[in-house]
Amino acid sequence: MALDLATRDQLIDTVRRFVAERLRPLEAKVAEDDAVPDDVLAEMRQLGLFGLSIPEEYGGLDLSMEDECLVGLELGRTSPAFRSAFGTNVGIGSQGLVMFGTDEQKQRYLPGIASGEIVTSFALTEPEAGSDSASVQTRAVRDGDVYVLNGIKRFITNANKASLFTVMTRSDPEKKGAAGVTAFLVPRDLPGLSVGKPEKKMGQHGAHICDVIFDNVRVPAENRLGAEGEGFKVAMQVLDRGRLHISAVCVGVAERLITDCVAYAQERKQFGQPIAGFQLVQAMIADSKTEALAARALTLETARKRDAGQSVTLEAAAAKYFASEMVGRVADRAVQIFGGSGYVADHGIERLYRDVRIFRIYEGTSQIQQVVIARETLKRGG
Ligand code: COS
Repeated sequence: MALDLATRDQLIDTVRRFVAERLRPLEAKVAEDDAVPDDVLAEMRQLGLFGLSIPEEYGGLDLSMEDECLVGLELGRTSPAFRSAFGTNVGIGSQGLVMFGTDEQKQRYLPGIASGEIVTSFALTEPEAGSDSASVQTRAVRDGDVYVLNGIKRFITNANKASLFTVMTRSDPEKKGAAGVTAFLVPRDLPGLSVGKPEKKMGQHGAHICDVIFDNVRVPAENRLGAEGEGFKVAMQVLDRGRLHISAVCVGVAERLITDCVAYAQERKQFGQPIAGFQLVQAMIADSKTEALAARALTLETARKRDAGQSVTLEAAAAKYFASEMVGRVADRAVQIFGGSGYVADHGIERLYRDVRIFRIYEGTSQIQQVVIARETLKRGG
């Protein structure tokens, strides 16, 4: 649902102020502690951030994709670890349920997801199924009115906090690939489900990824999400949407970095003048600005198309591909403009440089986006 313009502007303004006044001052501490403080999480819940995309009838803000992207742009102006705290609830952890869940499943889980009382995770990736997600091996075997799950999921965002997982399994071993995949909603407290230690990562400290292990986990059949064999479609549609949200966050980080670069270039003097006066520095700023504007336009245009009911598989992949690669280049130029100061920790530039690297990998690598873009373009005939 689209908010009326005044409400939308008010929400964006609130998020902007929360990011500038509350989150940005905490960036270094969150990275150092590898944790977002509980009082900040409580404020995020109060602001409704966990429920941005959840339908209003279940207590969410029910934002249109365009409005969610506009909020994503604001959230990108600080460490991506903050967004990650509620990002799974807004995207990959909730949208399978929103798009494919029964009324009963929605009533049971969505209010808690919207309020942030339930944290969600999306368990697709496995040790042997990364980009090739149709080859998942986690088994689901029907046993009366339950399915018994066995297997390991890897690099699962927010798994250590999650109380509800959307899990992609192989329910029919005879059917290879996508056709044998079935999705389930799996509560954390079922016996046999355990979560590994958070991985030590290159960046986005404060956001966590872990293994999730299923050892004879008995999941009630009523927790199946969609029909048997429909799980891959669930995953792909969730990712189509998630990729757009990530694109918006990439643009937000790029805009933040450009602002930081401009401020620094105007203040830093070399050869007797601010380095902003040098055309080679200006060229880097111009390239970053141009690319950020292009990514912003592509992301918002695609969000509007999705809101209008069009399929955006190609465009969402293109937005994710371009925006994630773009922010990598912008972060690299930022280190260059800041020079030695960009390489040391004080200004936070090297931290963002590390933080943005994962955008080219998660929710589908750049190479997977290229595959999707090429396939869809060939299918469409141009
Ligand atoms: N929406 C709806 N259905 C889709 C879809 C989409 N975006 N993409 C594929 N499908 C359907 C296809 O239509 C096909 O259905 P039918 O067999 O009924 O025709 C089925 O899913 C299989 O599709 P496809 O043959 O394209 O599957 P592939 O195994 O070739 O895989 C890619 C396709 C590579 C695109 C997919 O595996 C992928 O996106 N991988 C990356 C996964 C990822 O992002 N992982 C990150 C971790 S999650 S944070």
